[in-house]
Amino acid sequence: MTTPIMTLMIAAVRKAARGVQRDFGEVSSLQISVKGPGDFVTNADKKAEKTLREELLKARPAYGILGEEEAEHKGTDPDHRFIIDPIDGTFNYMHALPYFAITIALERKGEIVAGVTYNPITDELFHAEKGSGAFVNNKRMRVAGRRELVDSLVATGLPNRGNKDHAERRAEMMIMQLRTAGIRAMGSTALDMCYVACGRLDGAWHANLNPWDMAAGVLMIREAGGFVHGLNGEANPLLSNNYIASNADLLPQMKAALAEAKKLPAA
Ligand code: 2AM
Ligand code: CA
Repeated sequence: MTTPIMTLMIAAVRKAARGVQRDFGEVSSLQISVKGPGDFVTNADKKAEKTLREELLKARPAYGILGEEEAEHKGTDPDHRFIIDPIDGTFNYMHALPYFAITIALERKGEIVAGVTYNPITDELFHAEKGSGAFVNNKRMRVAGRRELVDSLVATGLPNRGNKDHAERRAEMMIMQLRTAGIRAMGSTALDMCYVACGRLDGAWHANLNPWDMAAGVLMIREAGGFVHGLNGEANPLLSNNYIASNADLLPQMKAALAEAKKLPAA
């Protein structure tokens, strides 16, 4: 059963995806130019956000919209707000790496109640509604069942050049390489969180994010039976701008590993 709001969110994402996909085809041919596809991608991002805003506001004109590319649109309905990211994983997109997503979440009275994340390249659509479970291409998702961190594959994100906290991330890498089976840094938080929800990744954490990177993912993970909160235990990761996520067994082990990393001398 798909609710009207979920139907709307999926339709908006699929509409924006058509342009995003078309532009992605162009991006790989722009790699050979010295300047690269930077401006082209910025433009693709902006067009996609415009499409999302138009589609969502056409059906829900009173709702607010918070997104990456434009200023927040304050709706007349104070209880509802869409949180959108037209391309999460922009750096991957710019390098023609097919790990990025279009994502929309709906917040009701400060709580995420619906989320859609779509990778147009793999044609995988993740969706969740509060109390109704989380799905990938309509198949129920469930977080991984591993119990020992040493057997687990975990993901995080590494800051690009010019971004902050390089030393902190290096310390985390050092400890996590010792305490887990392996680490990935794939470049899209929205997708990482869906991958935790469906058990491809056993856990994930990430600092220095924005609400739109995580909004849909938080619900996906919770509806898939997982746990997610801010890196310092905050109940709402959208307010802390960072997150840690896994199942009930691994989460304390991941937190202990990150605490160990904090004690390492800066390198
Ligand atoms: P974006 O691609 O929409 O910018 C990469 O590890 C993840 O972190 C992506 O989901 C990326 O979202 C997000 N992110 C948020 N702020 C970022 C920043 N300043 N630089 C790079 N990635 C950032
Ligand atoms: Ca993003």
